[in-house]
Amino acid sequence: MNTSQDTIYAQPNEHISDFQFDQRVAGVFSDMIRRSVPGYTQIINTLGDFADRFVKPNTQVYDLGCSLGAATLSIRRQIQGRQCRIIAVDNSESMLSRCQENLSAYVSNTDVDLICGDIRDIEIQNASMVVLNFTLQFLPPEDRDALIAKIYQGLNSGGILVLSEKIRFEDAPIQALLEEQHLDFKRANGYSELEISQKRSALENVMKPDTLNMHQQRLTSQGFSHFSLWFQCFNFASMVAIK
Ligand code: GEK
Repeated sequence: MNTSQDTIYAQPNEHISDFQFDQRVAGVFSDMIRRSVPGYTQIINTLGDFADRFVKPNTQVYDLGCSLGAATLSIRRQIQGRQCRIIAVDNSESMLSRCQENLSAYVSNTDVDLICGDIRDIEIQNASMVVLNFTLQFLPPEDRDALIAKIYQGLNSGGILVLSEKIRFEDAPIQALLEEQHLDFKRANGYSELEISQKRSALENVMKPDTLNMHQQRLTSQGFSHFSLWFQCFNFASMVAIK
């Protein structure tokens, strides 16, 4: 996968525009997400393990907001020979063209449909697994319930949704503590104070995290009867919900 180093916010900018998943970001994304999201590699690997347990023969797997295809690749490795189809969706053409290259670099007998489109517009059916790995947070908050409802409808009984998100906390000291720990993680990974603050401004209008409680409420009120947090590091979490 692409390993160019992320230096997008390294120089001072007079005007910071809203963050976009454009060609520049796609070119450094693999480095950016690993240096910014604690636990990312573990989450990607565990998605493969969940797939091995949950993906049934002749069903579909959806990777919504697939970026460069890391989750799809991890899942695809585990479900060889099950006659399944993975549907990987992203609305960034730059991400998808690199994703296509990454998928083509490995031999597999599992078909992947790469769809350039909005995850709010695609149909979900006959799914045994749906992945939203750090994507829901980029949807306008008012559109999140409808997406989860659509996923619930499209999942087969016993199917799994894995939802990974940056989360926020109602409790101010906890919010401050875990946010500061995350910033230390970024500093330890070589991001400067300038890079951290410019990236934060760029994301301000684009990424709106929910609390863990909001996620649980949304998932259970849309019908999921089983829910758990399975991973948390600072203000990053991954949850499972089973239909
Ligand atoms: C990974 N899951 O590496 N429709 C389709 N795609 C969207 C939409 C939308 N409405 N909104 C955002 N995206 C990946 C990482 S990144 C997370 C996911 C991050 C896409 C967007 O283009 C980007 O590729 C992805 O969601 C979010 O496991 O950058 O923090």
